[in-house]
Amino acid sequence: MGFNAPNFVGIRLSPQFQDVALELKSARLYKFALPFKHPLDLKHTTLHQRDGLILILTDTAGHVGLGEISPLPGFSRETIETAIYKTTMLVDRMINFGELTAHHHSRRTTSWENRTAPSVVHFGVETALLSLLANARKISLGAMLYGSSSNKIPINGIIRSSLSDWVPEADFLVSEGYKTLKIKVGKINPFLEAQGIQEVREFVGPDIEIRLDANRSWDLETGIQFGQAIQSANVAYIEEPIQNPAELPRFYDECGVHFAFDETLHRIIDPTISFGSYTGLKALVLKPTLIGCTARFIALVNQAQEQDILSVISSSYESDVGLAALAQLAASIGGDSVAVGLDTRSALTAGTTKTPSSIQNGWMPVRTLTTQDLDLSYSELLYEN
Ligand code: OSB
Ligand code: MG
Repeated sequence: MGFNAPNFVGIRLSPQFQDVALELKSARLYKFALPFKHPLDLKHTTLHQRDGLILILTDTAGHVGLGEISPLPGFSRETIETAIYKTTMLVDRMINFGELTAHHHSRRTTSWENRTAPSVVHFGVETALLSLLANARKISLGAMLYGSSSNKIPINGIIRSSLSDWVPEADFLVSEGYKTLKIKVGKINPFLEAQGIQEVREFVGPDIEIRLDANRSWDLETGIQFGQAIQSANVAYIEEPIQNPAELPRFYDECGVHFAFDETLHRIIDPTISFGSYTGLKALVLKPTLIGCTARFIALVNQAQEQDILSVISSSYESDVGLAALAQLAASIGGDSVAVGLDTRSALTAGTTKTPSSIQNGWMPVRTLTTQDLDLSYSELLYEN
């Protein structure tokens, strides 16, 4: 019984990949729990450990595909329990009954445009399938989807400390080799924060790119005041400055600071929407884990490319397996010229591979993982088929 991965995922690849049917043989699903170095404060919760799932698919020829399914509390719609349930049901059907039944189970009979909410399960299962297909053809996931790939990608270093530590943190990251910094704002008084941004700019000089992320902290008026106060700091863009995305063009009109979508893309908005109508939109910050399926991710990247908007691939505190897949996508989409948001591994004390996805001089090497690379000592086997 052949399983056509691109058809299942709902994408078109070149014929050498599109027309190949996988003979799926077995699946294993692990659940990991990785401690954070420090409690991680997110918008609605504080996390002490990262829970997630690693899916290992094997075909009858022994090729392997890896995927990660890690719902992020406060961001993903699904809990880890729901994700386990959905993944095991879906994988069970894939192995035992093939593509059509699996399709039916994952509601793929309706395309993503007609669904309302993305699912963290889809992206993880799809990367496992697609990377199995790529491994069998001895090519990387990114190169299979996009034709070419760089072997390393530049990373934006994250500053999530409190305001008084911004300059020392920036100093540290720049000395480590980062050329792009991303500072989390919207936590305390916006005027003090704006002053802090000016200080960071003065300190790092004109050649370091500065990005900001406010995670929708402000109303329009506060956002505009902040934007006006940082005008001279030459910030590349600010992610999600205000609560209502519909007001973003006004934000830009009033302060001239470019903005980027992040949270806005975690819901399926009108697929025919033109980003061109969002004057001031500079970048899409794309978190495949939260965008929820490969077909939608690819459609967003294509749409951004057509409209001269930057695609900035970004992580959601995945383990090494998920990060490796994100790095492969980034290496084919922005290559070595767009700094991406994969600086999240350093927040964890342990991972899911023997060597962690490391960043050196602000660059992350792109790697293709095999089962030999895995270290599942922080994981337990949940399911085997
Ligand atoms: O707000 O961009 C965010 C990670 C998880 C959840 C939300 C966010 C993030 C990141 C990822 O900041 C790292 C990055 O984009 O540089
Ligand atoms: Mg963001």
